[in-house]
Amino acid sequence: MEGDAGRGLECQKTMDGKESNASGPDKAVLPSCCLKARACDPEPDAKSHSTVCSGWFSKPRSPSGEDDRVLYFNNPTWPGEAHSIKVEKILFKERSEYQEVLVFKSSSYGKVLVLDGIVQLTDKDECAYQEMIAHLPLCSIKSPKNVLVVGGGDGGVLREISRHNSVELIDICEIDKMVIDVSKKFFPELAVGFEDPRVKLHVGDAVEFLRHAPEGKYDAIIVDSSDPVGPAQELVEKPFFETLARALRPGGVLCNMAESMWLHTHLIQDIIAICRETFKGSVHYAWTSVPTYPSGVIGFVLCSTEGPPVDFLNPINPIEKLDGALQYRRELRFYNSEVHRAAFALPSFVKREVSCLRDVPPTNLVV
Ligand code: SPD
Repeated sequence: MEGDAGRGLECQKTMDGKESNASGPDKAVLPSCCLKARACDPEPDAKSHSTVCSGWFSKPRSPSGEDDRVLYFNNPTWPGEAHSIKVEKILFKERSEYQEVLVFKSSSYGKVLVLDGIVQLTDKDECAYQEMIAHLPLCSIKSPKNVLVVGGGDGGVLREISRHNSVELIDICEIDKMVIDVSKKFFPELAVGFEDPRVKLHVGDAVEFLRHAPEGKYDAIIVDSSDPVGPAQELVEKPFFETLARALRPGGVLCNMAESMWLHTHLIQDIIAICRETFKGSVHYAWTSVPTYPSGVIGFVLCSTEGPPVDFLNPINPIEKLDGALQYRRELRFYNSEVHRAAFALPSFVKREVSCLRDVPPTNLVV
């Protein structure tokens, strides 16, 4: 892999100061980048068939069974499946006013932030999410100045927005202060985003915040929310999208986390349909690969308001041409203009199942 993506995990040294590789006297010789291969070591309590590694596949236990593994298959958002990440050490676990906040050190993805049992980010693959959700919209318009982030309390999206030197103001509205504090303590590479002097933090409810935002204030809004179950449910409903559209200037852009095409085509269909009704510019779906999210991919809906046309498919403000953007704070690990264009290519089953993506109206080309 070129560049730094995953570097924190190729060699544990970058995370805890001690170099660790799998080539000790009792181990088969493995490349030092291959920590994952260690997961194949049989575990003392493995009870499965010899070809089935415990942790890779699990069987629901009967309600009277001794352990509660069956619970892992009960998440209503992705029933019947669960992704295992081996925990090395729990670093933090507390209930905030809104959710359970957990941070642990994993053996293969670095530190992991989990909210209400759902992985939000890991050291290793956060780049694929934060860079995409920030640069897909910001590279689609010329000189973005005022940007709003909804959610994003870990700071990773802020870090990415600050690469754009045209940006003058970055408002962020995050409801859960504990997420911000935990990120500052355990994820300094993300929380560095809060150090940018252009960032203005508002701790509170985004719906309320947007109600008071001046009409047409923002060039871009990025909604980095958790999944639309529980507190974030409102964030995929029409009234919320209407408030977002109101807060954008004509020709302003929205990038909203929009779930996995492998799991939630029905939800994607609903979101795109609402956005088509609400945003009179263009509406597109893009996706990226995030191995630690359910199904390993996550999508974004990109919309523009009526006004100067926005061609999301071809970045008009390419990151490669922005002064210092590739290296600001740390080098870009995932996003580039080629990846930007590729992110909008949709598999045939998605076009079939999400009918409103089938006949995407031709993008209004900027002349
Ligand atoms: N299914 C998990 C979706 C998580 C989206 N938010 C991640 C926050 C990273 N800044």
